[in-house]
Amino acid sequence: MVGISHIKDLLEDPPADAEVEVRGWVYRTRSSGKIVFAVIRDSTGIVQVTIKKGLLPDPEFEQALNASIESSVVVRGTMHRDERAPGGQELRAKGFYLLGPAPPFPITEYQSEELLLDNRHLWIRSREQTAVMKVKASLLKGARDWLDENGFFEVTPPIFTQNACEGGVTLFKLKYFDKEAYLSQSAQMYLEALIFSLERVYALTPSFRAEKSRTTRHLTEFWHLELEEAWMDNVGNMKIQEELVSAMVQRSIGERKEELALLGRDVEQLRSIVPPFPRVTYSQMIQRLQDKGLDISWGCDLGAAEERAVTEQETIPTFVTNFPKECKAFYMKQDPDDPRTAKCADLLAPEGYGEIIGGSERETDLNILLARLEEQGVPLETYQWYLDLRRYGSVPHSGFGLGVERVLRWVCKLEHIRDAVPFPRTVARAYP
Ligand code: NSS
Repeated sequence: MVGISHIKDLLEDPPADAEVEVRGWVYRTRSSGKIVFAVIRDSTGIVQVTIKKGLLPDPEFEQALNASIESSVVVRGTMHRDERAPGGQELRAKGFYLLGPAPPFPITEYQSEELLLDNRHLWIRSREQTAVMKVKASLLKGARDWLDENGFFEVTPPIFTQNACEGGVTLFKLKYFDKEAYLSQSAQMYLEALIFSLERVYALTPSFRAEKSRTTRHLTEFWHLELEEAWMDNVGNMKIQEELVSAMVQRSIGERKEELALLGRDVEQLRSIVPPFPRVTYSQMIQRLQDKGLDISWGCDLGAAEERAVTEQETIPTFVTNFPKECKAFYMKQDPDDPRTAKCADLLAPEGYGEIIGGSERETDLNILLARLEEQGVPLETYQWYLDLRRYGSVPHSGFGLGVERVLRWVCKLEHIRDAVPFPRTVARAYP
């Protein structure tokens, strides 16, 4: 009886003499008439396969000759040491089945970015993309385990909404039968409603932003990990953020050392991502930027350039607290100690990657909230349900949103955020 094996297991623990079967796709192949050298990949790794005429039935050798790049194949054989092969082992074929042949693959070694994006459905088979997707899965697993251990309930907020949580400029509007609705920018307002029954909640959902800017850190659809906690102030909120981010990063190092190395990330550098992260006020940050010679004054929001300037030399993330309230959303609590500012924090990733989390304590004063909404010219009808949360048993609470692709971009050292998602949606494309 031949067992089906994953390549990684075969390379780590090659069974002596026993026959094995591998299922995968042709990664590379060359032949010299009587012998075919193929490298086969599956979801776990790559292995060199030699297929020698005479050691298997002729029709099967013919299939091996015809198995071009990205054909799906099943190979039966035995493992042998070979120092020249990747992983130090090769599989010598006794049987070869060409399952799904492939015409010449449209992606070869040097391709334009546009062609790779047009063929994204095929490009995601590449080793780099596969590594990024595995790191993402580990980051999310690290997050979910930490949240579970710390008493957070996972909840399922809606995507259709009639509220503009993060302001009108980046809303995707749609016709909702005879009404107008939007794609959600953030689950926050719904999470705020859910703390009254569950106290600590989180959601992982897609969020949508009609960001017209073509930057290396904006997607129009991104995965948003959002938390909301009852009885929590902004200081406690930051503690949760640093522990969560650390748990995610440490899990990815634990599970994905090889993938991170393939992507050029020095894993040792990530080991230092442990709490506490430094905290700097917005006012101190403005001073630092001015000292560096940047033309910025108190009251301006921090953009990508400013964030890069202050985090380029850092190795661990930094919190920037107390932004001017005019720079931030209506729901953030005004700081009684400095009423020009909000009790909020952005978490900036090191090495110039910039903002990965935005969070705050929430305004609980109904009148201040009403005034902030009116300032923004928001029609109040669709916000009555949200204002009810302040009317019925309001409690201090805080929360935040973490951009999953932003974190992944930093952890994997990706040039562009679109490589942090298999099918990127940007201002330029929603295909494939
Ligand atoms: O706009 S945020 O700063 N904040 C919120 O949406 C809050 N309502 C979250 C909350 O408190 N529940 O976005 C949060 C994070 C931000 O720090 C980025 O990491 C990420 O979401 N984000 C994005 N990632 C990729 N592309 C785009 N366009 C994007 N916008 C925000």
